[in-house]
Amino acid sequence: MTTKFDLVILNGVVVTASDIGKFDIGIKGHTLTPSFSAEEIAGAEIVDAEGGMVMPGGIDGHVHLCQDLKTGPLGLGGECADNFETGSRSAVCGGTTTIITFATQTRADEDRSLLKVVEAYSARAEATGSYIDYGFHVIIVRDDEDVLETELPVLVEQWGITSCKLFMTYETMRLQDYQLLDVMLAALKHSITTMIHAENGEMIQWLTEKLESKGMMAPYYHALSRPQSVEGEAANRTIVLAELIESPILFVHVGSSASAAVIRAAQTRGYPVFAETCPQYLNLTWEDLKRFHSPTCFENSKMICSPPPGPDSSDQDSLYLGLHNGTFTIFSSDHCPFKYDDPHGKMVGILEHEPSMRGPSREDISFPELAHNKVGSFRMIPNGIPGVETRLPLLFTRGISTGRITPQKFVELTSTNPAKLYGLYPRKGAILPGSDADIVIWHPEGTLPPFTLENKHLHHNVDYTPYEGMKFNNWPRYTILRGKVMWANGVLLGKPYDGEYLKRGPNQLGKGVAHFKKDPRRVAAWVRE
Ligand code: DUC
Ligand code: ZN
Ligand code: ZN
Repeated sequence: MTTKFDLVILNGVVVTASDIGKFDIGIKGHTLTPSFSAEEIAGAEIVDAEGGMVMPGGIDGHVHLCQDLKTGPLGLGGECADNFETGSRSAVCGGTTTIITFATQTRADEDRSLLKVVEAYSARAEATGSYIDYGFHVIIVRDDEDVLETELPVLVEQWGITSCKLFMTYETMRLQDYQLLDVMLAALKHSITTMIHAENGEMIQWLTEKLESKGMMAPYYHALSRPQSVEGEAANRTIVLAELIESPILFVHVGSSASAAVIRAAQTRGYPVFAETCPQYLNLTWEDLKRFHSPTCFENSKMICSPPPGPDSSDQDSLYLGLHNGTFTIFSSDHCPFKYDDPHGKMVGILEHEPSMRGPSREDISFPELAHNKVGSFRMIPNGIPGVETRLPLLFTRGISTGRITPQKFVELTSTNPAKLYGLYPRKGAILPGSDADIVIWHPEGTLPPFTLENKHLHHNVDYTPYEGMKFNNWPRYTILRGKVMWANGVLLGKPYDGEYLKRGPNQLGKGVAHFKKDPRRVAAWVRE
């Protein structure tokens, strides 16, 4: 007998970016149908949500997998611990059904072609397969006019890649203002969204050298090399540059209230500025950089990411407010996985002849000697932490359950807005007729006893989690990808090749707003012609 539906989800509290209510959902093939009669469900597989929240599957627009990070001592350093199989496995067990990862150009001449870079990353994804759907952003680290002119249109048309990330820091990746303008304008012409890593690289370099000259090189000092103004200045400069050519701009991994305030001010003026924040900025502080053994212990390198989280919870309060009031468009993980106990992971930051840095204390180390040989500095520690699996449960526990954000806002930030911003809506990020049947179902309130997270609960290929020991009160009970139940009651049912590559369209959240005044004294409109 042919059934009307393959799968139905009963008794759920369905949450979308705008609404919340009790509905059942029918799925035929890969797509959704939101209403049907009792007879129509005969023969279908049934998932009983038992009153739990049912949401569109999570979309994580910021994930690093299989990425070449070994761009030299002044780049990100280290080796990415997760490939497409392990990273997407971790994602699906945490309620995420779509990831967008990075294909990165390097300054090496053989990496000049963005098309070749994308082909290489695509081969990496195909080599292992992905449990969930995936797409690419490109990272552009040079401003070769011929490449931008000839290859950006091909990226958009053939690959459906409609976003690029640019860096203002890291010696091997950063673009100067002149180059930023070049690339941002080229991207704008092809409706490619420019994502920006906004930190002032020269301030960081200067502060790093000052810290090193005083022997302050332990992981903790990474945070001191990046005070709020490092992010705030770069955010402000980016907005000035973007306004010059009337380009929308998307700030990724915003970690400070200084940066959030600059972004908010531009949005209030009507400027099309989008912003992302991440779990580390809502859940970690400088205290976590002293968490292990002693403030100078190398194990604190587990917490190093850039930008760093703020000194205390006051920044977290501002960032939660930014989630609530719309300053932040999306909430992503910035999953950038490095193993700790691995010569290609965080240990890259250690002098090989300084085994004592692995111990509980560095008190016995001669700082002048380390200062002389800068290899032992925090500057060598790969920047990034894992979090693709914990992204949604952390925000559920500390955002929804505390009442800081509504369930609808949660869906907007973690699924619907990423889908719109990255040109995937309404195929993704929605519970609508015809949308992909990507669904996350939570445990009914109060039925999952609060538990303490341990790394062994997670499915990534990293030997630690920054959220070890934190209490969670909910976790995705089911994750469904295009109608297939991938994760159910703690059991992984999906397979590595269940995921498909996604071609994306342009940003659907708007290129600008009507009341943004074009001022001929400020805006070089002719430049775009
Ligand atoms: N930027 C990222 O996007 N991820 C990790 C580190 C960094 O600098
Ligand atoms: Zn970055
Ligand atoms: Zn990142």
